[in-house]
Amino acid sequence: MKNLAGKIVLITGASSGIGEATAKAFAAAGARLLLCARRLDKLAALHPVFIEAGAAAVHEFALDVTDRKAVESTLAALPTEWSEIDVLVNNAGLSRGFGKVYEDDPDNWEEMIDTNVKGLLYVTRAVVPGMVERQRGHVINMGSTAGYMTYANGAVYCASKAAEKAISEGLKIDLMGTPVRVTSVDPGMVETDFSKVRFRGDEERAAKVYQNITPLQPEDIADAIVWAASRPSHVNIHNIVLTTIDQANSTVFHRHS
Ligand code: 8X3
Repeated sequence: MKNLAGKIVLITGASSGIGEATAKAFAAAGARLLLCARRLDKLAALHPVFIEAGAAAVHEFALDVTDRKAVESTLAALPTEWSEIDVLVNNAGLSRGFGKVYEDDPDNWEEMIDTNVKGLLYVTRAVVPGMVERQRGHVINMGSTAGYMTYANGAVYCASKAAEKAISEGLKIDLMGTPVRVTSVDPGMVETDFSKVRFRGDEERAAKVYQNITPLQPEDIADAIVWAASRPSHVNIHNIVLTTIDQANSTVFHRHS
């Protein structure tokens, strides 16, 4: 991936799952990794792994994308050599809870909307003006099949991903006339800590989600992200919807007997 060598790639939520796999994939393409997560210790522990994978350089910092002031001040104060971001991967996101809208805990909604929607907006707002000014850049947002079709007990998570879809489309429209690209990468079920986070550490319940199914792996999503980022500069990949062979949409699965 020659055209990614030396590029500055900012990935939010890079300490695990799809974010971590994406960082490794960009590292293999020789990119410079600008990584953030709430858990700086976890990210720092991965530093040698990313270098080993081929990253031209790695700079990590702590960031909670739900903290608007922190997003603004931290991204405005990046070291000069890291300030010209070429690719932004808005990966930080989560699901919390699994229940009916009229019964669920509103704290779950706050966390999902604050992270998946508002956090994505804050980071985008902080990074994209520089891309427009420099006349180069690519925003890659993590969407989901959940944004295309709502499933039972997941209304607010699905709503947050439907919002991500609308924001990606709107951002693309707003960036017309500039060379800044926008892509939404929209996976179905991926085997990460996603379900453990949703069920607040209930491993047994989380394992059931992936039972008798071959889920996508984080590396599959990282592959799609790096592919989108490495197209020639006149090519804008709008959406990549990907599921395991055992999933047709948000609600139709094939479970092996
Ligand atoms: C993740 C897809 O279907 O597990 O965004 O909610 S799903």
